[in-house]
Amino acid sequence: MGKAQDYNASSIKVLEGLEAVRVRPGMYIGSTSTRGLNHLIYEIVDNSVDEHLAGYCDSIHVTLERDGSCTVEDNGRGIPIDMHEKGVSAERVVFTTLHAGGKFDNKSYAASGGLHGVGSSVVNALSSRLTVHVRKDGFVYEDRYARGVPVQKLDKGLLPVVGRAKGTGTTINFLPDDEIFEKTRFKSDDIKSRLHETAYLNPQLSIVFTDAREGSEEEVTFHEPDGIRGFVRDLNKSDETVTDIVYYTGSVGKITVEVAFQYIRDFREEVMGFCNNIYNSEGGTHITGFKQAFTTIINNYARELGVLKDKDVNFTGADVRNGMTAVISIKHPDPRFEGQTKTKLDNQDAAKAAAQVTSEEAVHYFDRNLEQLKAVIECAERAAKIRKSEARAKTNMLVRPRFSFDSNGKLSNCESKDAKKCEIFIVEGDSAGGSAKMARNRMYQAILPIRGKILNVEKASMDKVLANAEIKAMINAFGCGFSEGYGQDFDITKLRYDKIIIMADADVDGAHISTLLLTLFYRFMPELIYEGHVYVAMPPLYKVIPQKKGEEGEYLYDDAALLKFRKHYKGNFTLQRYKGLGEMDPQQLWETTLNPATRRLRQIQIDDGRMASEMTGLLMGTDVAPRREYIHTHAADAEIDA
Ligand code: TTJ
Repeated sequence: MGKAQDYNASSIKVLEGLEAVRVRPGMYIGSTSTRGLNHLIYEIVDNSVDEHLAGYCDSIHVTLERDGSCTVEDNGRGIPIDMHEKGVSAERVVFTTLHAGGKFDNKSYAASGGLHGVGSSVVNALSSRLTVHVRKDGFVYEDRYARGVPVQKLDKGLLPVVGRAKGTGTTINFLPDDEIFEKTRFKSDDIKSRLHETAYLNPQLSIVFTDAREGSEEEVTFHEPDGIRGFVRDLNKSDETVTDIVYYTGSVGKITVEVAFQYIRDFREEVMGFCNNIYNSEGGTHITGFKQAFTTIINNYARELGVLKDKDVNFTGADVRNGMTAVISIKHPDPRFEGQTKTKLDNQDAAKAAAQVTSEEAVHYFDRNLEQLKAVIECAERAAKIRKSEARAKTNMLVRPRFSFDSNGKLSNCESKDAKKCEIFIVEGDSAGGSAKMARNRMYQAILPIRGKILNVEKASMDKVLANAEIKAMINAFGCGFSEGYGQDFDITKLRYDKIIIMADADVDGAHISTLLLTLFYRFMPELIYEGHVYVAMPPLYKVIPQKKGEEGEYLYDDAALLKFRKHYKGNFTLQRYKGLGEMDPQQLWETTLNPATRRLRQIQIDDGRMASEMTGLLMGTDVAPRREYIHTHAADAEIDA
């Protein structure tokens, strides 16, 4: 049997492997939503980043093409195209074998890995077409696939030459399969922020992002020679900073640890962990090692300086990180991950390395920069003070009877106690609240009207936040308590409603109310958002009523829908414009906003630190324009919730 036939035999297995990807795409890329779609790009780009880490590539171009496809091009050595032991070009093995990436030469990938680089065959399986061009030895070689199946004829198992080339590199073009993905339009904001992050972590790399799609043309270059220092600088760019950016690096055995941090005046903590340049959204051992060492260091200094007296208890970890923005980036030869999404670093030696490097280098720095140390300790003192007043405020809250607001008629609770089926609508304004109470399904839908603008919690002290009647009402209704960030006093298992639905007008005031509420949840009950319990109701903007008898009216949720209706509807119709929720009668409110079969909800998602920091910046900043833009762009994601 010839080699080519051997390959034919093994190619059947190959196709079976890729078929598994098409049957359960979610297992390989997380989901088939826009997130999963964008993930295809990262899977491909990570291969070029690996080539950069190996020392052979300093430029990557990512282009969203007009036809909906994506092109990734690098100036690395090019995917190996020579004969593989399977009797076919190595490139074909890369794109048709599950879990075998371009990692042929293990030595050059000493610090790569994690979970990336193995995904090119997955992308291939989920693309209706994928083209590979490799530039090498003065030639361009080509291969082509459709839904993972090779469609290019090979010459004795090798790729045909389709042109001449200067230099070396790889170009991949792929079109996501519309049989697999719910939507096939890439989302440029998410892609840009992820590419930007990659640029911070690889200071020698340039990434050029081009959106060539009609109407959204743009080109941005991400090059961040200051590395994670620049990352911290930019994360804090709209904050008042109180320290310099502290940077240190060091190695323990084969593990390299790199840390940059800076304190801001605001009451906020953001510590992001990366392993081998991949973001760990669930954190892990590198983070805990850093935190543990840092807490010890600051407490030791505070005692030495007499800020903490013998009788005083230590600052907590959260105290010493009050106001801290930090990026911890480690390189590990053999990373292991755990957690729900396999993004939590699990190597114990990473904790040791992060702690050891921090103990040595942070102390080295603070010994020589006492004024910086003092600024850090002041942040910790402020946090400790607030923590104590929080404890006082909580004791005060506990002595008041729960649901006292029930009696003054605010919350209209639902009858069911089955949290999985229950929803609570937070409704702006008494008149909309009144209609909602009449319209709702009282078995499963609770209504909590809130009046006017709730407190902006970003600027307020804890006592003030807790004194606010609207906020108290919400905390009591949800049933899980509250705490700053991920505190122990918040218990998501006690949540009394599966969906918390913000119902506000589709105007600037409504957007502002939603923003304030999201800020509140984000700061005091972030798990509500992380676990996907928070939604924003999307009331329609218009109703069109055809004049022809027998035809039903239709609600339209945005201007695009109106435009489409005008284009396609032949005949006369009346256009009703809804100005606000308060103007709808209960029946209309039920049809448009409450009825699970017909309403539209937008689920609020902050699924990783990248988005979270974006949210903090956008939602907590004082700039109104970008905030409105955020709400605007994300409103386009609304999906029918049925
Ligand atoms: C592997 O070792 C021999 C020399 O080439 C190395 C390699 O794989 N280089 C490489 C792969 N550069 N770029 C890629 C690559 C780029 C993209 C856009 C997509 C994929 C799957 C690989």
